[in-house]
Amino acid sequence: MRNSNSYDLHTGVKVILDTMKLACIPAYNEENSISEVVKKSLPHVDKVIVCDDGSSDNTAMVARDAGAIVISQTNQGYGAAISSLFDYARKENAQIMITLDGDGQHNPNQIPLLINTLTTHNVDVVIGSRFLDDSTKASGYRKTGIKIITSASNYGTNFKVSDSQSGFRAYSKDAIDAIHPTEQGMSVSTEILLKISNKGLSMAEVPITVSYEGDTSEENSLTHGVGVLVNTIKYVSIKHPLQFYGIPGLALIIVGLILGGTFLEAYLNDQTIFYGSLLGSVVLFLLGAILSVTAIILFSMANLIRDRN
Ligand SMILES: Nc1nc2c(ncn2[C@@H]2O[C@H](COP(=O)(O)OP(=O)(O)OP(=O)(O)O)[C@@H](O)[C@H]2O)c(=O)[nH]1
Ligand SMILES: [Mg+2]
Repeated sequence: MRNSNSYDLHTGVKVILDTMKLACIPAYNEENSISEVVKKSLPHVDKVIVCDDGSSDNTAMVARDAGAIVISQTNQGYGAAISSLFDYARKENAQIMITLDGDGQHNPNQIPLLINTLTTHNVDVVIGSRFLDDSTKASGYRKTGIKIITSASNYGTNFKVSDSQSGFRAYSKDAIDAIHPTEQGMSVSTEILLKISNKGLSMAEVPITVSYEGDTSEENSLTHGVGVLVNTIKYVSIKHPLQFYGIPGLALIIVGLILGGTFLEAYLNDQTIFYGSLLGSVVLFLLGAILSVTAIILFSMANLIRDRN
């Protein structure tokens, strides 16, 4: 993490630069909760920014009245809102950016906990985790879903987190400058983790409390969860192409060759033609070859990009 303090070149005196802290809140139809979230966040930061993504209710007006700066855009999704908030933080030259949800599930009074961890541990990103202790009262299937996605995303990073899907996070200036999210939906949380890891940024977790009492999107969470898991696997497969494509590819080639061998043996011994074995062998061999070539291309591209970086 870059230090926001520096030394005057002429006098050698330490200059304390202003540490601009932003609380950044994606909000979609949150007129009932956004006012309290903004008001409770304001004492802990310099500015509160709400990204209202084409809400059909009065989220923008209520947030502005509560003291937030509101970015308004057409609805593109949680990830697009997070991306706009990163852009805003870069433009403001923010030293610290906190992201938290606008539905009141995160407790703004825990913002100092995240900021203190970021500065005292000198890391680039702090994730507020629901699962570092047992205080989170989420339903069993939600916990299981998040843990499955977290295990998949941990496979693609250099660190092990307990909650890869938490939206309550703190980012240092280095992280704000380095991370340019592109995922428009909820998979952005995984995408950011992979980018933190790829760029060699450091990370820590702190336990946070999350409320599941109010209006949560239970009915959509299964669809969200499956979508995020599929995207997580996509990211991780690009990171480990040899395991994901190369090993299944080789296995298919071997099975195809064995089938081809049985076909040849039957033909040479009895002049019998097993069309099933012949077709199966050709299809499996070709599929295996395609997967293996994909693995090699992705592996070479990943190495090339790593070298260039
Ligand atoms: N700007 C913007 N914000 C969004 C969008 N979708 C969700 N959000 C906000 O992102 C935050 C998290 O979204 P939720 O739907 O609550 O996701 P979640 O907390 O993982 O799911 P639940 O536990 O069911 O509440 C909330 O503050 C939402 O208002 C969107 O399309 N645009
Ligand atoms: Mg929520």
